[in-house]
Parts: sequence; C-alpha cells; structure tokens
Amino acid sequence: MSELYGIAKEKYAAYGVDAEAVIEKIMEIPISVHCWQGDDVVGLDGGGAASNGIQTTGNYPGRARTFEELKEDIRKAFSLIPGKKRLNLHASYAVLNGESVDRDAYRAEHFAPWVEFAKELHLDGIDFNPTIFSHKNMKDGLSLSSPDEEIRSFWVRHCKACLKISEYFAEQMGTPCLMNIWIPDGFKDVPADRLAPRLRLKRSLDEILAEPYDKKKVIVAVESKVFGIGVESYTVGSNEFYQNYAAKNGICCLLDSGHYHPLEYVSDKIPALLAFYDTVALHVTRGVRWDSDHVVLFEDEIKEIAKEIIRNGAESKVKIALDYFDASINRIAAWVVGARNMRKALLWAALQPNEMLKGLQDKADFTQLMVLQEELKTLPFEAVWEECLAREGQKGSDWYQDVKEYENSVLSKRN
Ligand code: RNT
Ligand code: ZN
Repeated sequence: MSELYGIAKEKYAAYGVDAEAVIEKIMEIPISVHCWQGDDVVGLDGGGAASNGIQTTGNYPGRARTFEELKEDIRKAFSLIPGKKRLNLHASYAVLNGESVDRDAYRAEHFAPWVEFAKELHLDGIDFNPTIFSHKNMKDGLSLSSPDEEIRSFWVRHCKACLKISEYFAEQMGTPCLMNIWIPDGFKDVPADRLAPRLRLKRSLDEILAEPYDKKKVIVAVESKVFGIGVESYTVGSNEFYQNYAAKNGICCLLDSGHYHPLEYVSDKIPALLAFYDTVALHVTRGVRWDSDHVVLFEDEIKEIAKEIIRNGAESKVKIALDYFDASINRIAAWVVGARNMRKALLWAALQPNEMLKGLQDKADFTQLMVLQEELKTLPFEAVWEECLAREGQKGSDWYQDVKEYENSVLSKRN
C-alpha cells in the first residue's frame, strides 16, 4: 500500500467512505469493450470501410486487417485495461474462412474462434450486434424499414441468425449476451411519410422477436439515434419509437451517449428508465458537437453516468458497453484511454458519500449539498486509482510506454 493511498483512505473515511470496500467492488463491474475500435469498424466479412450511416475519420497507421491482427491488438489493449471485461462483437466480424455465405445465414460456428479467444482471455462474456450497415442490401439508406420486401426480410433473417449466435455466446460463456439492434435508416431531407417506415420497422422487430430464443440467455436491446450524416432530417429508429417498442415488448433500450441532442444527457435518462426497466444498456462514447464517437475522456458526463449506476445500486441492471472509434490516433491507446476512463468514473462515483449527499437533498439543504460536492472534487482520487491498478497488477500512469513499444515492434510493420 502506498503512503499516498494511506492518506487518501483517511481523507475519504472522514466522509464515511470506505475506500477498501470500494476498490473491491469496482473491478467486478463488467465493461463490454467493443472490438471495432481496432479496425475502424471495417469487420472481417468483406463489407469494407464503414458506410451507410456510419463513418470513421483518420488514417493513423497500423489498423488491424485480419482476425489474427485484431486478436493481437485486443490482447495488447486488454492487458492494459483493469477490471472485469466482456467483448462486444459485431456480426461483420464473422470468421468465414473463405466460405461464401451472406449475413442472413451466419451461424454460431463462424464465431467459434471468438469464443475460444474470449475464453483464453478469461472474459466475463460476449455481447453481440447485428451489422446493418456496410452491405449491398442497404437500399436507399433503408434496411429493417425498407419498403422493398426482399431487403426488409433479408435484414429480419440477419437479426434472427444473430439471435441464435447470441444464444450460443451465452451458452459458451455462461453469462447472458446483450444483442443490440441499431439501424441507420432515415432520410436526408424532409420526408413525405414519417409513419410508414416506422410501422415497417415495428413489423420487422415483431418478426425478429417471434423467433424463439431463451430470454435468460439473450437480452435484446434497441438503440435509437436522433440523426446521422446523410440522414439529417428523419431517423426511423428514434428515441420515442424504441422506448415505446421496448416497453410494450419486454425488451431493453440502449442509450448511446452520442445519440441525443447535445444538451440532452444520458446520465439523466438512466434513472428515468430504471423506474420502468430491469435492464438498461449503454453505449458510452463522447460526441463532440454531434455523434462523433470520440474516445471517452474523464469528464463530467461520464462521471454523472457512473454516479447514476453506482448510487442507484444498478451495477447489474445497467449493461455498460463502449462505442467509440478514432482512426486518427494509435488505436490501442484509444481503446485503453476510453476503457480506463469508464472504470475510473465508476471508481469516482463509488468514492462519493452518496447516502450523505442524498440526505442533504431530502432535507433541502442545497447549500451544504453544493459545498460538499465541490469539496469532494479535489479529494486525492488519483492515489486510490493508482492503488486499484497496482492491486490488479496493472501499469500505472506510465502505461503509454507499453503501447509505444508495441507500435514500434508490431503496428509499424503493417502496411
Ligand atoms: C452508430 C451506433 C452503433 C455503432 C456500432 C458500431 O451510430 O452508435 O452502435 O456505433 O454498432
Ligand atoms: Zn452506439
């Protein structure tokens, strides 16, 4: 135990916070780390650069181009990310080994190598996402809401195939798999009909959910979005659409912190949903002015998100996943910064004297509430974080050196 940590522990104890208990608890919260930061959301199934409503910018050298390279990079990144981790996969990461098969016919065996990998890394589980972009069957920017029956049913079949694969992940890993549906469907300019595409999306979701699946093994989520590049005027899968759909059909909402108006906060939406749902799923990202998917930094909104999870005792109800992709900087460093910051935010939240603060709110002592909240901001948090890392056998603030060496010895050789 470092001397600094000893002092920090005392400081927190003065507010009634037991830093030891906090450290124990915080590393056990699973964070689902997205595989797609490693290759700019390209995938392995030939869909090519992220397109149809999703885009990456930057061309930093060293992108993982194969399954082997992606695994190598995940190994490196995960070795620098403390705490319990899950792997978040997209269907486009199927390992097809040359087999000619389209997304509507993907099977569990195409993902068996990922299961083997997740077991090798002793991960908590695998989460999954149908890949409804970067594909020839995105027609006029529409998928599950397409008026073209062939297109619509192709994507329904894809989602059904994904349900089976999700079930397989749950069985193999021994923890439920969160399967999240996001579609980019929408229009660039003022639509002539806003209802029909939503009714078609509703029908598609009904058809997907009619597929029998074990609800204990697979948690189905739907992810809304306010707008995307090229679909500025109308998004079929809007917040209201999915929240109502999820509530009526017993599935779950996924809140992506980049998918709302800039002055709407996911931290405020979490407790609103917790009043109604058993499970709330998150895509933690950082939108800069819009849904830009920047690397998550240790700033106010992530701390607020973490507070809503911790102080409501919702660690197992809120499924935390990361969703950012930056191709303009070292991708391993991007992974590590964002994932460490999510964990850091959970630690930060758990070190707040939450009951004491709630008590002040209930007594309407807003002066003391403000005074206390401000004092808490400058407590010696860093010492507790470093202690956490040391106990996990993790590198401290000097971790970047490791990534730089990996860049020199591995990434720079790729081109
Ligand atoms: C896009 C959504 C979606 C994707 C990933 C790759 O706006 O956030 O979740 O980022 O599925
Ligand atoms: Zn997302």
